[in-house]
Amino acid sequence: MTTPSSVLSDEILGQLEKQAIELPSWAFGNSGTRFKVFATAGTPRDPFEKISDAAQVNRLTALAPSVALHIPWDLVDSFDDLRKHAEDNGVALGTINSNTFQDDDYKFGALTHEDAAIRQKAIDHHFACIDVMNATGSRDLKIWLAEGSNYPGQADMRGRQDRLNDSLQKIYERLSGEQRLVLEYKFFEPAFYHTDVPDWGTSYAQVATLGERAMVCLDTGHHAPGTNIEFIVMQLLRLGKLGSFDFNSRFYADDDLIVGAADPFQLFRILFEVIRGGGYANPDVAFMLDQCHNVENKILGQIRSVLNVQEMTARALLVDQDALRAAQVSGDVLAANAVFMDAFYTDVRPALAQWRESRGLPADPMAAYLASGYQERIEAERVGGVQAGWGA
Ligand code: AOS
Ligand code: ZN
Ligand code: ZN
Repeated sequence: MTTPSSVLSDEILGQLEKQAIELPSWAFGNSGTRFKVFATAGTPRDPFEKISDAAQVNRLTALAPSVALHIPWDLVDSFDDLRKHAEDNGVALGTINSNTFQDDDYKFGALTHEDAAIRQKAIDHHFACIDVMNATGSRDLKIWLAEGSNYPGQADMRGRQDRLNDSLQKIYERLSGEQRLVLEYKFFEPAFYHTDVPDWGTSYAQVATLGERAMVCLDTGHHAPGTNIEFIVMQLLRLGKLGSFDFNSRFYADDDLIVGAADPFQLFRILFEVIRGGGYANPDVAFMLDQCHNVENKILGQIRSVLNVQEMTARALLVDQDALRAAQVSGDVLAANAVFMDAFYTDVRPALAQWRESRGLPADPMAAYLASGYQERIEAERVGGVQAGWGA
């Protein structure tokens, strides 16, 4: 039997040490489906408490040093205070997510709307998000648009692409030289006939015209069933346009379940392409979670998620690249597949637990959280937790 320490080489552990996964603030709030939002005891009452909870995940795993915010859900009187609170808790404020999907004015579009006044309102919202970024020190503005139409003939799809490009240009021009715009795509929902940014090609076509600091955000739950997502990862890395991931997993639609829960092998294949494309060590790729914990404990759900990403990254780093390449070049189909599968089937959990302990972290972060007393404390202290506002 292999001893844990022999499974992961020092070189692989050195790679794993660099791993950083950004947590979404909204994962800590109550969320649900359009049928029901279940309240959970101890849910944060404000963005400060969301940051405190996110910091627990980082404290126990050393994997989650930053937290993404959502505007307006995370609006506070002083972002300087929120930033200081985050720093005091050992985390940074990360990506700022805009919201143009909860306002009556945007019923028929925001950045694509026929009415210039409504487009300007949506552009101004993004300007306000950039003001927040300046206060928080955030690098990325992430834009996901709920825009599209439900019936053929309802909307001028081509005109909407032109207006979208014009709006994005205005937002992009407002960014500082260090800031970036990442445009997320989603093939359907809430619009069901056409969506204005449905796929990576459209996101790419839009951001390519803006400039170097405009990139694509790939949410793993935003593809049709059967889509080869790792191919898209490869292509965007090849084109230098993969700005960020929204990790989660899905069984049916945009389920926003724990990453790696539905299809660990898919997560492995995606991370293999990240490593193959130099994305893992590349600071230009932000690894974020975009999840909701509707029925499970939220902090434990986030700990499970970052551990899942770490485990699949370790397995992907285990692929014997030389043996794989040799088998590929010689056309040995089954040998190549065997190299791939050998890495995927290697249980890295004992080795990771041992490595964690050697770094002063708990071998089992889930158990350590349960033993920490934090959950009991927040349940006693916090009454009337906030709703995250969205179940996406
Ligand atoms: C929506 O489906 C997208 O995944 C968004 O990235 C996200 O869930 C929402 O904008 C919260 O910021
Ligand atoms: Zn997303
Ligand atoms: Zn989504």
